[in-house]
Amino acid sequence: MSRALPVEGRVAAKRPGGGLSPRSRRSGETPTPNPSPQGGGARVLVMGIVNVTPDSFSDGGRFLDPEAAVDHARRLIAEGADILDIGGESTRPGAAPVAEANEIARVVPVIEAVRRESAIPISIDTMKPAVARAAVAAGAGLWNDVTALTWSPDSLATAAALGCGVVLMHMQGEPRTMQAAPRYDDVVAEVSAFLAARAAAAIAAGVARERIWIDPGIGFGKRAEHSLALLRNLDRIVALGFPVLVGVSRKRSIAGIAGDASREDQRLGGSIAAALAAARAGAAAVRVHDVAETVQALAVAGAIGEVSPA
Ligand code: HH2
Repeated sequence: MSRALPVEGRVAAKRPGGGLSPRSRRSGETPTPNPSPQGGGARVLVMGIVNVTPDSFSDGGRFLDPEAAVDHARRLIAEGADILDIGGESTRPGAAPVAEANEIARVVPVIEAVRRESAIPISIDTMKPAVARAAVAAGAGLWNDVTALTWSPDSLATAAALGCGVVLMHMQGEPRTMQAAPRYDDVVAEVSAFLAARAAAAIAAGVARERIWIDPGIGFGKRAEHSLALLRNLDRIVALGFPVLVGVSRKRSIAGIAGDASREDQRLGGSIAAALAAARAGAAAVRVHDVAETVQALAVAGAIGEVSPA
């Protein structure tokens, strides 16, 4: 069973060898608002990352040029991505803040170009309401906000007015300093309570319940042991009743667990292990850099019966 998405744009059947080309997606079903993706047996969706930034932690500078970013997006679509997450500002500790106009100038041409070729659901990875507005106007259907709509007093109302899906992610502190001294008494309980409260705030502001996703924010103000506790207890986040997005791909916590993986390109094995574990625990989607490898791992795990089949 394929999983419905609370974003504009339809996910068609696909998978290795049958990855949709941009052209075949264009043939164009009408994008439909989707019902809640909760429900047993659905396969996990793969969200491919497109960082249009000079300084993202693992691929900064590779896709800052819009043509390179669009090429990368095409490749992720061909590899089987279900959603593209396009961002113009890095959230890694110490990353330089980006002015609103620059962030818009980075992401909008890429979103427009992808949208011209493909109906793949697009999410915009930003904290800024103005960037979310511009991105949705350009064709994005999901606002992925690592601040869970807390960055601006306008965030909640903007999300409600846009009518798009939203990802509410947990972060302790703010990106510049979040890894300095993360501290929790009970990380799973605190993250769960935060996500439940932000979902309630979004609903109270007028965001439709079925458009809300939640994300425990692996590595955002968390030591490896905190991220591990969240992954071990992901079922408690899933039990909150919203689709759960999990992003572990290439993150430093993998090196914290497995040692000898100081370079981001040495973390593929750990990234896949975490994506499979998240899928088993009921995540709705995994956010990854390495789409082909993740899709393959999920297909094999699905065929074996470890996760819901592709
Ligand atoms: N992780 C990153 C960025 N955005 N959004 C959600 N919802 N969940 C995540 O885990 C998440 C996220 C960090 O990864 P990346 O985009 O590769 O790095 P950077 O922020 O340096 O661009």
